[in-house]
Amino acid sequence: MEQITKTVPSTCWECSTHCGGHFTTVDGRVTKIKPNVEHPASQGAFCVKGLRGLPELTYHPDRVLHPMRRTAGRGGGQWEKISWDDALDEMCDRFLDVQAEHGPLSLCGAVSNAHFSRGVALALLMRAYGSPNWMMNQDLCGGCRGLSDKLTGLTMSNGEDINNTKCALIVGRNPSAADPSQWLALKKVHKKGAKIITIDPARTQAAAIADLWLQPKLGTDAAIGLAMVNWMITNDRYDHDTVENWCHGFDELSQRASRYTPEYAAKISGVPAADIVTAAQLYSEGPSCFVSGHGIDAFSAGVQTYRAFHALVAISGNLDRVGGNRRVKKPAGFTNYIEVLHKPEFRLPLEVEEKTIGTDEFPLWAGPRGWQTACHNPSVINAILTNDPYPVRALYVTGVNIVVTYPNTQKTIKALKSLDYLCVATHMMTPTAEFADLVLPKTTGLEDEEISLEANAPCLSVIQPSHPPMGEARSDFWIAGELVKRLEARGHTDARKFFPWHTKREFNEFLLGDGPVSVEELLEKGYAEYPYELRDFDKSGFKTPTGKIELYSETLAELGLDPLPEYVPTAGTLEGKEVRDEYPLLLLTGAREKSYHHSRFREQSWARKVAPDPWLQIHPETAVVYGVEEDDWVTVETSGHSGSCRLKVRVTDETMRDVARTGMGWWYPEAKGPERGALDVNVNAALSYDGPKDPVTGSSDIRGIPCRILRTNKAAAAE
Ligand SMILES: Nc1nc2c(c(=O)[nH]1)N[C@H]1C(S)=C(S)[C@@H](COP(=O)(O)OP(=O)(O)OC[C@H]3O[C@@H](n4cnc5c(=O)[nH]c(N)nc54)[C@H](O)[C@@H]3O)O[C@H]1N2
Ligand SMILES: Nc1nc2c(c(=O)[nH]1)N[C@H]1C(S)=C(S)[C@@H](COP(=O)(O)OP(=O)(O)OC[C@H]3O[C@@H](n4cnc5c(=O)[nH]c(N)nc54)[C@H](O)[C@@H]3O)O[C@H]1N2
Ligand code: SF4
Ligand SMILES: [Mo]
Repeated sequence: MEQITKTVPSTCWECSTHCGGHFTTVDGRVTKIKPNVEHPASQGAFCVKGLRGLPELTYHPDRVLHPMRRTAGRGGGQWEKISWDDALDEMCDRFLDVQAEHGPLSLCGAVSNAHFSRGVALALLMRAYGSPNWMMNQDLCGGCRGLSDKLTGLTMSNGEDINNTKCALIVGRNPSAADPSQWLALKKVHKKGAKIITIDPARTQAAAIADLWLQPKLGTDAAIGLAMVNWMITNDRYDHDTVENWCHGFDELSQRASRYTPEYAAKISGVPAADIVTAAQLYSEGPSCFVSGHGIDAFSAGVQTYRAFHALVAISGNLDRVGGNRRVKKPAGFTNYIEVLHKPEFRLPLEVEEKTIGTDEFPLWAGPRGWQTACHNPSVINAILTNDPYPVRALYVTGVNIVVTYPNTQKTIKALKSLDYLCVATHMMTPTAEFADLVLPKTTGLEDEEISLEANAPCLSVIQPSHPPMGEARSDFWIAGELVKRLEARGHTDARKFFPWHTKREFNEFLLGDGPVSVEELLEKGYAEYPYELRDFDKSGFKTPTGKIELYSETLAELGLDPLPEYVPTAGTLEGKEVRDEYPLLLLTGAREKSYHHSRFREQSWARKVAPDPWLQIHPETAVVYGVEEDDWVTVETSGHSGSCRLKVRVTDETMRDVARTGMGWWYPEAKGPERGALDVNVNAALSYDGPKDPVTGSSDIRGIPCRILRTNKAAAAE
C-alpha cells in the first residue's frame, strides 16, 4: 500500500522556547521534525527533547490513552477503563457534591501557569464552578521576574534582542541547557564581537565562553546589580533622556545604590570589586541586553534581585532599544493568555476573588490584583491539610506533576491522599496521577492547535496537529468545555459565561481578535510576524501608577513593602553557626538537563541512557572532606526539613566548594508505585515549602539552603 506522507509547519511546545519546525507524518505518525530556519524566534534552533522526547511521548506504549477510574484504595494502582461520558459525568458530579458540601471555594485546580492555553482553560473552568482557586508553578519558576517586570513597568519579559546586541549580561541563566535558540543567538553574536558577561556560581558553558565571568555566592546578585547601578550613576554613564523623562524615583534609587560601592558588593558576593566595575563599564557601553533566568528567580529575595537588574536596564537606556531588551509587542487586537484571565467578563465577583487562597499575604500574587490571579501554592497545600482558611476538598490537576515538582513531596502526597476527590489529566502515570480517583488522557503537542506570542522575535507561533489524537486523548480545552456543558445541563447556566468558546479554534480566533494575523496564515507558515515600533512608550507611557518606569514602586510602598531594590540575604546565609556546622554546604537545585524537561521523559530509554541518574555536583576538595568519590550515592538532608533524597556524586570544579548542585524532577516510572521513586531520588523530598518567602510572590527558597551529605551504600531503587 502506498504510504501517506504529509509535512506541516508547526512548533514544539515542550518548553516555552517554542521552536519552529516542519513536522513530517508518514501514515499518521510523525517520523521527522526539521527545524525551521526561517522561524524568526527560534531561527533554526531545536533540541533533543523536541526531536525525540515529544514523538516518543506521543507513541509511548505506556501512554495513558483512555479515561481510567480507580478501583482499589487510593494509590493502589488498580484502574478500570471507562468512557469519556462516564468520566466527565463523574467528575462534574463529584465536584458538584463537594461544592454542595463545602462551598465552591473548596474546589481547586493545579496547572503549570497561564502561558499556555491549558492554564487559562483550567482557571476559567474553576471560575465556572464558582471558585477562584487554582495553583500554578510560577512561584517556583518565573514569578519573581514577572512581578518585578510588572511593578517596574518594563513589560520586557523574553524581549531580549540578542542578535543585535554589543553586550549580553547573562545572570542566573544557563542557556546551553535551557534554551537552544537563545544559546545559538548568543554564540553567533559573540563571534561577531559582542561581549558576554556571565554571572553564575557554576562554570556553565555560558560562563566558559564569557569575556567576564562573575562567580557570586548564592543569592547575592542584587548587591552586584546595585553596585553596577551605583557605578553608572557616579560615573554619569546613565541615560539622561530615559531617566529624566521616564523614570520615577531616580533620586531615591541613587541614594539606595550609593551604599553599594563595588567594594561593599564584593564583600557580600565574593566577586572582586574590579570585576564588578568592569562588568558595569562593559554593560554601559551598549547596546546591552540583559539575559536572565531562573537562577535569580524563585527564591525568597527574587523580586528585589530582579528589581536591581531591571533598574539597571531602565537607567542605562537599554529598554526598547535595538540590541537591548524589547518591550512585549502584540499585534493589534491580540489578547494574550494572562489578559484573558483579567478580562472583566470572565471575572468572579470581587468579594469571591478576594478569598483566593494567599490573597491576604501576597495580594500582588494571588486574587483580584494578582499577576495571574492564581493561589499561593504552599498555602493551598496547608489548607487541604488543616481547613485553614477554609476546606479545600477537590482538586483537578492538569499539565503539572506536583508530587515531584513542588517542594516537600511528603506533604504534597499527604495532602493529595486526604482529598475527597482528585482528578489528574496526564500523558503518563506520573506519581501525581497515581494518587488520583480519575485519570484523563491528554493530547500532546503533536495533536493540538495552540497559539503563542514570542516576544523575542517578535512574532506569533502556532502548533498545528500533525495527526488526530492517539487513543481517546483529548485537549485540556476540550475537557474544560465538556465539563462546562455538563454544568449547564445540571442547571448552572451562568457557567458558560466563563467559557464562551465551543472549540479550540474559536478560542484561538478570539485571541487573534480582529488584528492583522489570521489562523489560516499561521497554519500556512507556522508563524506570523507583525509590525512593531520601538520606544512606543514615548506615546503610551508605562502601565504603573505614575505612568513611568517605577524605580521606586508606588505599589510596593502602598503595601508597606520596600519600594526600592535592595539586597536581602537569604535565610540560608543567615543561619547561625550551630546550623551551619551541621549543614555546611549550600544546596542548589534545578540545574537543567538536556534530555529532560523537569519530570518529563523519564520513561524514555534514550533519555535515561543520556542521563541515567540524578546527580549531585560537588567540588573535588569538598569530596575529600566528605570522603566521597565519583559515582557514590549520597543522602542529602537540608536544615528545616525532615525528608531526604539520594543522589549520585559527580566530582567537578564546575561548582563552588561550599555548593552542592543538582537538578530536579527525578522519579523512576518503573519503580514501585504509587511514589515511583518520588520520595527517594527527587530533590523536592529533601526541601521544605514552608520556609521564608519572598514578600511579593511568596516564593520559597529552592537553592541556597544549608545541607549535608552522607554517604549511602544502598543502590538506587531502579538499579
Ligand atoms: N533541558 C531543559 N530545558 C529547560 C527546562 C528543563 O527542564 N530542561 N526547563 C525550562 C524552564 S520551565 C525553566 S524555568 C528554564 C530554567 O532555566 P534557566 O533560566 O537557565 O535556570 P536554571 O537552570 O535553574 O539556572 C540557571 C543558572 O543559574 C545559576 N544560579 C543558581 N543560583 C544562582 C544565584 O544565586 N545567582 C546566579 N547569578 N546564578 C545562580 C545556576 O548555576 C544555573 O547555571 O529552563 C527551561 N528549559
Ligand atoms: N526543587 C526545585 N523544584 C522545582 C524547580 C527547581 O529548579 N527546583 N523548578 C521549578 C520550575 S522552573 C518549574 S517550571 C516546575 C515544573 O513543574 P511541572 O510543570 O510539574 O513539570 P513537568 O515535569 O514539566 O510536568 C508537567 C506534566 O504535565 C504533562 N504535560 C505537559 N504538557 C501538557 C499539556 O499540554 N497538558 C497536560 N494536561 N499535561 C501536560 C507532562 O507530561 C508532565 O507530566 O518545577 C519547579 N520545581
Ligand atoms: S527548546 Fe527543545 S523542548 Fe523547548 S521548544 Fe525547542 S525543541 Fe522543544
Ligand atoms: Mo520553569
